[in-house]
Formats: sequence, structure tokens, C-alpha cells
Amino acid sequence: MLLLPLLPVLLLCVSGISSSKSQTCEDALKTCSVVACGRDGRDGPKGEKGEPGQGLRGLQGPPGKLGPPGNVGAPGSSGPKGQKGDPGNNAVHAFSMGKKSGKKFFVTNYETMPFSKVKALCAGLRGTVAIPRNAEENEAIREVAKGNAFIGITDEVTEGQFMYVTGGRLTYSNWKKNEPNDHGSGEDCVIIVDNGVWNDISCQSSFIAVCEFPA
Ligand code: MAN
Ligand code: CA
Ligand code: CA
Repeated sequence: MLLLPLLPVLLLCVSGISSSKSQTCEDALKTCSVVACGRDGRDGPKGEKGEPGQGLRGLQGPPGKLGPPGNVGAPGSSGPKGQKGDPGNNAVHAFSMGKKSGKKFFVTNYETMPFSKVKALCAGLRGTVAIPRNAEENEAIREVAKGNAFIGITDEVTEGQFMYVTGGRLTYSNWKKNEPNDHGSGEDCVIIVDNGVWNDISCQSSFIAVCEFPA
């Protein structure tokens, strides 16, 4: 019963541990009233990252690879308006050819070609394919062409519905008897024949190109 007050006191001097450890444990016994001597504990938590070392820095590496190209930028603003061009020699030439003001001017070089080429040729000259809109214009085109010439009329959009290539339904026609007949595999273009009457014909066939220029 005399030992009871000593029970809370834990004295553990474990043999087999290094002598220095036993020594400090024994030393503690001499000086401390309470000493606990046990086995090594578990590893403590990881310490904080240390300061960078004092060694020499390495040399700078070579530059990295070229990055991917950037996106295409927005279009720039439009430039200033150009100066008005001079009237050119066309007006002078048309005048010398007898063009009268207020009257359309029909021109040909007598070259024959498919209809698509006639359209391109006239467009390149800032004109359109000749269109007879009345008997007077029909006669003027006939006189200029002196042969079978395409006129700017087709039923390429809707079969049987002839339209001006510049737009709109016909307001004047001069069809030959029994024409248009959309003969064979189809005929969607129109020629003015030598006596001035019209026949629908293949757009791929070649006929005289006649262009018109505004009044
Ligand atoms: C005949 C007629 C015309 C047709 C031509 C094609 O002259 O049938 O309608 O356009 O042949 O060559
Ligand atoms: Ca047709
Ligand atoms: Ca025909």
C-alpha cells in the first residue's frame, strides 16, 4: 500500500537501447522527479521548404520553338475614293461611227462565238448583248450584224418563258413562223436572222456577237 502514491510515476529505462541513451535516462533519474524513457517515436511532419542554395546558377538555355501563328486580323477600313476617270476614247469613237444622242448604239466585229462568250465580250466592253426592244432597234441590229447574230434574250431560266438577259419579260418580239420551237435537245438562246426575224437556237452554237451601249 505504501507504493500506491508512486503508481502515476512512470519510470521506463529500457535495456538494449544505445548506452548514451541509457546514460541520459539514468542522468535524468538523478535530477528529475518524473522521467519517461521510451522507444523512438514515429517520424514527425515534413519540414518547410528550405532557402535556395548558394551554388552558381546554370547558363541560360537556347530560345524555345516558334509558337503557332495567330488568327487572321479584321479587314482594314476601305481606302479613299479614286478620282473620276476621263471619258476615254469610246465616246469619241462612237461619235465618229455616227452614234446619235438618245439612241442606243449597236456594235459588232462580225466574230462568231457561243452565247456565253458574247455576254463576256460585251461585259468586258462595259456594254450588254444587243436587245431589240422595238422594230426600229430590230432593224438597226439586223443592219449592223449583216448575218445571223445572237440577241440578249433566253428561256434558260424557265423553258418557254423568254426573258431579257438584263431582266424582265419580253415587250416586243419578231419570231419567225413556227418559232420558238425548242428544237432537238432544246434551244434556249435567240438569233436574229438575215431578214430580221427571230429563231430560238442552241446557246452553244456560234453566231455573230453584237453588243449594245446605252443611249
Ligand atoms: C430548223 C428549225 C429551227 C431550229 C433549227 C436548228 O431550222 O427547226 O427551229 O432552230 O432547225 O438548227
Ligand atoms: Ca427553250
Ligand atoms: Ca428554233
